[in-house]
Amino acid sequence: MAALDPVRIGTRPTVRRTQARIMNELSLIARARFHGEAVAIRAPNGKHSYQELLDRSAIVAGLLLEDDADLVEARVACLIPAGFDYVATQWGIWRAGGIFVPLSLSATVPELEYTLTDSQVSCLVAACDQAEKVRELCERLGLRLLFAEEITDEASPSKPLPEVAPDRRAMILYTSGTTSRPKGVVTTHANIEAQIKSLVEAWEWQADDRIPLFLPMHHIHGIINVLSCAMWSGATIEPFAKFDLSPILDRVAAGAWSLFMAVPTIYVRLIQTLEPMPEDKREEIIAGFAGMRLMVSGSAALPASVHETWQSLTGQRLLERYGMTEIGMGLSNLYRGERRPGAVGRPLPRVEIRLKSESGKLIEAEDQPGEIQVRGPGVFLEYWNRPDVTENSFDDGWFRTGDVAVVESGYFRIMGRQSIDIIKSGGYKLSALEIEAALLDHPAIRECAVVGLPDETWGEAVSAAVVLEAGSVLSLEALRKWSRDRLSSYRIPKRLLVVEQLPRNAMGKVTKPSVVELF
Ligand code: MLC
Ligand code: AMP
Repeated sequence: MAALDPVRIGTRPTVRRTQARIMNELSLIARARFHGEAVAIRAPNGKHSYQELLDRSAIVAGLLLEDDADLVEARVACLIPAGFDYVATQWGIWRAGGIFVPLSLSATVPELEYTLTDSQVSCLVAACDQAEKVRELCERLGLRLLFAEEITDEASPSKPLPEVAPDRRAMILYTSGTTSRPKGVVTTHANIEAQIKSLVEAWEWQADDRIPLFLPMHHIHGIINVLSCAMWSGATIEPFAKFDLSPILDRVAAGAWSLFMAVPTIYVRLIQTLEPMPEDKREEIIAGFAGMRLMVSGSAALPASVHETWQSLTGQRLLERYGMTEIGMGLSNLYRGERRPGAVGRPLPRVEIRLKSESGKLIEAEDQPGEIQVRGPGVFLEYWNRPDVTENSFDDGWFRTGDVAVVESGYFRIMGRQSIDIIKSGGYKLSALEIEAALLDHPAIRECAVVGLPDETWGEAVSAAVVLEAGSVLSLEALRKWSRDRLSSYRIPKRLLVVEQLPRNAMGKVTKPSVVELF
């Protein structure tokens, strides 16, 4: 049983110790009982306590279960922005014994269809404003569809909930990679708990922490690093439907938050916004940032120049960390100690990291590059329905990340990725192969090669080199318009180059480094 463990839980004046605890209840839920009336979510339309989350998630669980006693790892998808309904749905699925499959709010209908069918979802819980997008799709796929806002406290009678062992599957997150379609990364409750505990310990999460949540809620950064760490600690999240500068800066100026976690693109944008601002307005905002106890950057490389500009602007030394959907967070600069610009720090608690050279040798010395390999309780269980890919992703029990790093004076520095077909744009991991497959459906495109070009704002910008069918013409604008129904907007190429032919090697394979040079 997941007892309240000694990880910092803070002191609560309104501890509900009298409430009966349920044997074998998930730790996150057991801890929420302890946090009781504390504010879990501060939303524009009101505050919600941990107790309200417990009550509503029990209703969601009852609704999902219908006449069953346990969902036994049935997949339930969720298409809801960050907020009370999202958390109540997530917890409801978990408490009913299901697997939580969060979907991207910016996904197109074909992208949603792929995720729903690949993970063999049986039910979708969506926000009402997604009805137009999902109603016909759910009918076609034969899925049960529930609308989150229609789930009220009277929606289902209270019923006993199943015991859910920590080694059961809890979540599937879709991640793009070196395969042409995204893969479902399966984590168990124990994996998730290990990921949370490692961060709570390293960054000293406390019950009085307050953090904004503006990241997409189908990725680990928003789900684990922000939401789950906060809920574990009894802290308060303030959700935003998306990263909306103006209301976020107003709250920063009001001194609303103690923590801030974002991707490098967001820090670039904040610098671009703050620098030209009138002094008096800027000072208020800067005081808000300066007063936070910790600001973290991750999901993509933070240029040292951005780290330094942010420090000279706000006095805050950003803490950069490295992670991946499959492992949670792996490396981090120190909360109390050095935060080195351009480096990602050291292994987090209970995460083992090793570097392996291309020839398969373990790297023991500093300054020699190798692939980051990871082992530990936070490492995922498997890729959903892909046993071969899962097996190939491990080297003797160590997960192969495909990222290359060196150790310099004790700190890891990321040098790049083994595969040129993976693009990181604004923190999203994109597969060049997946985008190429979509673009090849365009009637004017005969061949195409997609690459990521260095970009100040996005880190890398999706760029397509294409060979057209005889007599065809294609502009970037027309291609972007055509792509809207097929690709999430952040996957759509930002640059287009029409060429006579693509550079190929002697085997006829497109040489991507030469495509980068063409641009
Ligand atoms: C938005 N746009 C992007 C983009 N985000 N283009 C490329 N890459 C992106 N990431 C485009 C839109 O398509 C749109 O184009 C225009 O920018 C404005 O859209 P927007 O929705 O208003 O943008 P904005 O809300 O400002 O989004 C920027 C952002 C967002 C940085 C806030 O991209 C974001 O939330 N990124 C974080 C992703 C994330 O959480 N990754 C973590 C993965 S887990 P147009 O043409 O329509 O105008 C992981 C592990 C780990 O990596 O270590 O954490
Ligand atoms: P995802 O698959 O979306 O979880 O993205 C994980 C990938 O993001 C890693 O494999 C890295 O390539 C990249 N990443 C995460 N954090 C950092 C960082 N601090 N610096 C460089 N790359 C990072």
